Amino acid sequence: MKTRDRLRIAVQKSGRLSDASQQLLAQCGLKFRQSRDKLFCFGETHPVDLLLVRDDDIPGLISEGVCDLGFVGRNVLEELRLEQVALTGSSVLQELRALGYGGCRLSIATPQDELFEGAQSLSGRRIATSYPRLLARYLASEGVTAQIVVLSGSVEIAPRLGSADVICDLVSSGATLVANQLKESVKILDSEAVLAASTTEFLDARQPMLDLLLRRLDGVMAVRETRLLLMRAKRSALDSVRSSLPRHSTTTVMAVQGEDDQLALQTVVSGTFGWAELEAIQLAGATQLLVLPVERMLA
Ligand code: PRT
Ligand code: ZN
Repeated sequence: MKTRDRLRIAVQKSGRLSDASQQLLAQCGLKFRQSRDKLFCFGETHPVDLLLVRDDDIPGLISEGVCDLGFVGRNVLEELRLEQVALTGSSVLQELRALGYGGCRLSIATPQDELFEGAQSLSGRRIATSYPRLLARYLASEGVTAQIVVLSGSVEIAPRLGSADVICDLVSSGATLVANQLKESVKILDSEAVLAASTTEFLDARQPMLDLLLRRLDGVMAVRETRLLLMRAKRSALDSVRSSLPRHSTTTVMAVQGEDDQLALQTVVSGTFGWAELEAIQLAGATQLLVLPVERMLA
């Protein structure tokens, strides 16, 4: 393997993952200068450069060693990994981290007016997809034989055009399926953006840079779902407010100068914390509730 002193990361040039990927790198403290052709970004703060490409090219660029890492959908990574295993018996591609954005699922969708009674309903049918290897793996695991029709796009219209009976495609809101008189019948893969890499180790300056990047990514991900919650409560309501807070949260209780019956509370909450959770705390007696994002945390 060639030695290099800069890490090269492939990121989607324009599409669903582009903004979130660039934002994540910025949150890790990496800054880049874009070249005039807008295909290459030189890392100004660290020895890390970006290559802006089509998402489908990312796993291939990593396995060829052109790039060291990539931010790509698990669906794209897994499909190529399975293809390499089928063709050569092995693959160097691996998923280092799940990144928490670009969430979707690869699902089999069938006509709305058709009864779906499990995988056996797919037997002998024509299934259109852009993910033949992932679909074949699912069918094999269910012991079902079907005909896979490979399409590179607009898979959802295949049943209407008559080129397939059923489809296997990415779904997020499900609106596209509904618009095409299809229903999601079985999920075969949960997907999101992931950090992809080769299993080949770096024996040069790229390894310490990768370690640093992983530590920062883990730090950013750890606080992503974390919020600081500030509120007031009457002394008499303290117990009830406390018991309405998410379990495992440590709460700091402070006296409010000049207002003897008032307390100020502060706590860190993580996980899903939306309107319903906030309203429950208000109902328990809290007032002046404030939810603030947490940028960094050092315990
Ligand atoms: O140009 P390039 O090749 O780079 O981009 P692309 O057009 O191939 O990819 P892009 O930007 O559409 O998607 C990049 C990645 O985003 C995918 O590989 C997935 O990992 C992820 N992702 C998340 C999705 C969706 N959500 C999604 N909804 N990719 C595609 N879709 C499609 C879906 O198939 C449906 O046709 O979007 C349509 C709308 O979805 P509904 O269910 O919300 O209606
Ligand atoms: Zn693509």
